[in-house]
Amino acid sequence: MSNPLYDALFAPHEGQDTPFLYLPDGTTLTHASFLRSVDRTANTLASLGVQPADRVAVHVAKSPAALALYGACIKAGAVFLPLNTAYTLTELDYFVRDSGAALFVCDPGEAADVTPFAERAGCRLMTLGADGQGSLADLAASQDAAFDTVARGAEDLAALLYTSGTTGRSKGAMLSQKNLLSNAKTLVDTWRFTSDDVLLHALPIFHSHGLFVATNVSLIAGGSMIFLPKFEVDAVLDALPRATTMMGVPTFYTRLLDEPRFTRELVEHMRLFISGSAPLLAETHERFEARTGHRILERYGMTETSMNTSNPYDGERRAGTVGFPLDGVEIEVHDPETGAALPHGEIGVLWVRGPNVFHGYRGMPEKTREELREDGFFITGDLGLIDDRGYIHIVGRGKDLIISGGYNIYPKEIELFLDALPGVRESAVIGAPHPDLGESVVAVLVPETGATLDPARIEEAARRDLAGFKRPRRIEILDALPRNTMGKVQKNLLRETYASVFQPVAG
Ligand code: MLC
Ligand code: AMP
Repeated sequence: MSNPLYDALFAPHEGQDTPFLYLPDGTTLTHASFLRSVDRTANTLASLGVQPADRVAVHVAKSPAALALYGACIKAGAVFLPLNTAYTLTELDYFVRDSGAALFVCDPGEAADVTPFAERAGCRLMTLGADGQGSLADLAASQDAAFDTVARGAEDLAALLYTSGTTGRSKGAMLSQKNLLSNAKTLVDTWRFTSDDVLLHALPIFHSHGLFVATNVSLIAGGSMIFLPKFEVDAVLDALPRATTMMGVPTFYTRLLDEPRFTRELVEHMRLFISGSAPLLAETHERFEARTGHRILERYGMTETSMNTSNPYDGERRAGTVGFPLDGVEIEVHDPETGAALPHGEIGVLWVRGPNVFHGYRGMPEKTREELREDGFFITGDLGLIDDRGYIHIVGRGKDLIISGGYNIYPKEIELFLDALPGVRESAVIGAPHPDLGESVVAVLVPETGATLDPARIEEAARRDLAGFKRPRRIEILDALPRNTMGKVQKNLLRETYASVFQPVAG
């Protein structure tokens, strides 16, 4: 038996002195050198007792060593569990417990704080810093640069990615080798990636977009990446002349458009710009084309499914649409109430089926049954329609979800946190349009009778317990929440009331 994901993504590059990562310090990491690091790290995992199917939770800065840890997990048959670097200790404690991780690799600076809960969870702790230093690296340095690939089947799990949920409790989406491999292969073909491509990589590597889309596609194609620690306009402008392709969330593109140095000449040589993870406004698409002559290719995906649709490479890339289902992926539109299939042109919930669709939420069979049907269709919770030319339009969300700068925030999680604060009777959290982040978080709070709420104290508590991107950027205090006759909070009214709180004041 083989290890299909390792065999397709990594094995072909063993011993190849071709460029893989262009790093900010001006050095280049070759495929061969990267793969030696993967082998040493795989031996390190084995020496720490990590077994096939064990979860390896990873909360570290973006670095070549962090990417080698991903490769090592695949090679050793372990399940890679990357965690958003913005998560707080409270959040990390949950993920380590819920995943039953065998090993937790964290930043050296947080090791002392996470030790108590890693011990409680019976999980080993190692460290890896942004500079590639730490106890994991120390151990890896003395390991062999050769490791026998652990055999895995297509249905074996390769990754566990947490996505927040409507109940406020994050769910671990189980992704198999087949899920990741089928999607990466399809994307390479759809977007015509080759070994000549140099992808500008400024995304985080703890989410589907930066890891499974950008990195897996580059690995399969045998191309290279300009590997930036994060999105910073100056560094991106500096790197663009050396890139052939770029992937980003819409905020990347609006920030570039705000920059006069972002010109047609700078990107004339580029082959492709791709956007996803959040809606790209048709206006941004049009401004981008007017400025650069490039039409951004928008695609649509999710943690649970990786990518589902894409605008065509050769055909018309239509602004405001996410294109067609990828090869092998089926998309249907269904009535949210009855589940009946709807004809083209009608708005309903998008259902997705294909080799990309995940294996369910870890330890949550009921939640899995609600969303993943026996016939293989996953109910996305996104509202959309298929137009007369077959293009899919995402027109809204049936799920109560806010997407800020490409990160998902479920209001319920923030509401549960706010409701537990002293003096808070109840709360409602909504998203309001934001010029930079697409949407941002507004918290509306109602105090207990006789209590006075201090927004500064609320902010302080949020800073302690919630990842920065989830923190409400606006706090409003009301005597009561608007409710309908059934007693349900009318979030639509709140959204209307606070629709322009983040818009620049005219004049
Ligand atoms: C950072 N901050 C955010 C934020 N990112 N606030 C709201 N929304 C965000 N997305 C806050 C920090 O907490 C901090 O707050 C302040 O902004 C500055 O931090 P920063 O790190 O300097 O931020 P910045 O560089 O501006 O980051 C913005 C960003 C980044 C858009 C570049 O968020 C980003 O790279 N987003 C990409 C997300 C992504 O990869 N999504 C893919 C999901 S996969 P303070 O108060 O502490 O100063 C998926 C499937 C699919 O959805 O289809 O792809
Ligand atoms: P995540 O849970 O981070 O995987 O986010 C997945 C969600 O992001 C989807 O369910 C959509 O709501 C949204 N999304 C991803 N790509 C797009 C897109 N191109 N347009 C609109 N929404 C998108």
